Amino acid sequence: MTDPEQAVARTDDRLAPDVDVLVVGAGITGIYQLYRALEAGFSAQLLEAGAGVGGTWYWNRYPGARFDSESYTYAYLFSKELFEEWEWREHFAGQPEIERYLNHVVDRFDLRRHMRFGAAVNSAVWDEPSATWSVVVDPDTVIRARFMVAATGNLSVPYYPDVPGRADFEGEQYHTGRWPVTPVDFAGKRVAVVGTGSSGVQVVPAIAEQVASLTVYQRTANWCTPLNNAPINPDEQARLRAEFEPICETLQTSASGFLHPVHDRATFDDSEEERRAFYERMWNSPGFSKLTSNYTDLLFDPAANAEWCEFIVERIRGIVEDPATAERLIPKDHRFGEKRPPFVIGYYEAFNRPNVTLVDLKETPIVRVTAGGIETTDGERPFDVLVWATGFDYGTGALTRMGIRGRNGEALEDHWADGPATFLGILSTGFPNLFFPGGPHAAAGNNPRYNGDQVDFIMDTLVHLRRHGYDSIEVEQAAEERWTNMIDRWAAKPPSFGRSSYFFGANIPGKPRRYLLNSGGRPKLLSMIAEVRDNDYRAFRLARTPDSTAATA
Ligand code: NA7
Repeated sequence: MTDPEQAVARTDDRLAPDVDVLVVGAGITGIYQLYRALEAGFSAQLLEAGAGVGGTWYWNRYPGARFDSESYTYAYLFSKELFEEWEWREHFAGQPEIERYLNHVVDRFDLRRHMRFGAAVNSAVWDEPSATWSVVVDPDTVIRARFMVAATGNLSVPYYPDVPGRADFEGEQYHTGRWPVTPVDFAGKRVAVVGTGSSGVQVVPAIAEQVASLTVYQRTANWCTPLNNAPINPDEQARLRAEFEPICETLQTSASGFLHPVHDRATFDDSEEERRAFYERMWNSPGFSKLTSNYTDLLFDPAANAEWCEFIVERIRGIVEDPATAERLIPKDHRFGEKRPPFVIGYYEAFNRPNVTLVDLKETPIVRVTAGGIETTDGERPFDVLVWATGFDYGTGALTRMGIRGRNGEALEDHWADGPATFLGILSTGFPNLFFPGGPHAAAGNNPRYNGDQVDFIMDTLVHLRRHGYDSIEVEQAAEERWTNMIDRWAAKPPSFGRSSYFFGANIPGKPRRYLLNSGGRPKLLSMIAEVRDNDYRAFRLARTPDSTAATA
């Protein structure tokens, strides 16, 4: 095995790999991938563009950033000791606690010495004769890797809207997905937040008290419901510890990857009175249970969905004191669950503060950003700070910007010109030895659970290759087509998200409208993985390359 510490320092062009497994990205998936690769005896190195561990949870450090999956269901399950020794303080941890946890994991499993920070990948080119990836990091470091695992995340490329004058603004401006490590001082400042997706609705209540004024620019209202966070009390801590195995069993087998039990009744099985009581329980339930434990027909029967929405509308009108603001906060163009629903702490309440104003961009669109503020068709408002909570180039954004060149120099962005084509959301034809867990077609529920399944499959595959002396693997085109067609076909049906969602690429001008999640869900992912194993990897072309030194120990 190669010493990965030496590997990054070398720039020669030997044909043998410097490292068996090169992981890109120190987010939740990349850390797990590194751990598993080392555990299996491969040499492994991880490159991370940021200065620290965390990936999405490193960059999204804006005030209010927080899990909306329960902390212990989003966390790692590969080590009972880790699960038992780390006490999450809250059911839905905030970003600082998440970052501390991920650093703890990295140090506890001695992974940091295999990681290099501030190391952005400029290009990754497949070298056919040696069956290696030639990866250029920063200007001139070349790493030759037998396998590359791009755990680059779905929410890693921030999207800034093409608003005229954005560069002319003379105050401070930040994107929620590229928040600075040094905390932003909001005290006494006039602040604008543009965007009311999951990030915008988290940041608004978190800064409302500190700022002199806060203007929220909303283009589309979202169906926000309470997160219902709470500290984890000592009894709950003890129960979590005692129930590690059953928790794992549920999380590793449930379709959603959550602990929330699935409901067994459809909306109109219940009387009106029962439905109201049920909606009340849903409103007070934690996080995603409003989606996963709601009536079984919520996402299938428009009448069922409309009734739940009507309940939320009543709540919005009940919380927000100004009726005109309340009306603007009520979504008009999509049903609950058609877009990714945000879960909030005090979002609607924030609009009752005298220093918080809502601007509806459907009524008064942005004309331009000026040196001193934002001008809409209703005139200009002055600001000291602009916060862009305007989302990401979801799913494919990072992978298509990495300079990935596969067989015959094919660019990944060309292969995916009409949207991603993948097998299991893990590999693409023409790109041997490249895996991208947690990328397009990966998840359809609690992300780490899905991405963990993918990493486990990658590791089984690498061990299989090593055992049989293969040094390259490429998915057959028929298998890629079969999986991709399934994704597209099933994406047209509920419970997939609607076509206006960024899960279809709808938020990025010019991006192909193709489904970016796994519409088959976890059962399909796991059944296909089982099929691959049962069929002895016949979905793949496995090869031995004469010029190369195999990655076997
Ligand atoms: P989202 O959910 O993509 O939200 C982006 C928001 O920015 C959304 O409200 C957009 O309005 C708004 N937006 C985008 N472009 C513009 C322009 N040009 N003008 C005004 N407003 C605009 O990203 P988030 O960061 O909030 O959440 C991403 C994920 O992070 C989330 O799903 C969780 O998994 C965590 P639109 O709806 O497009 O009208």
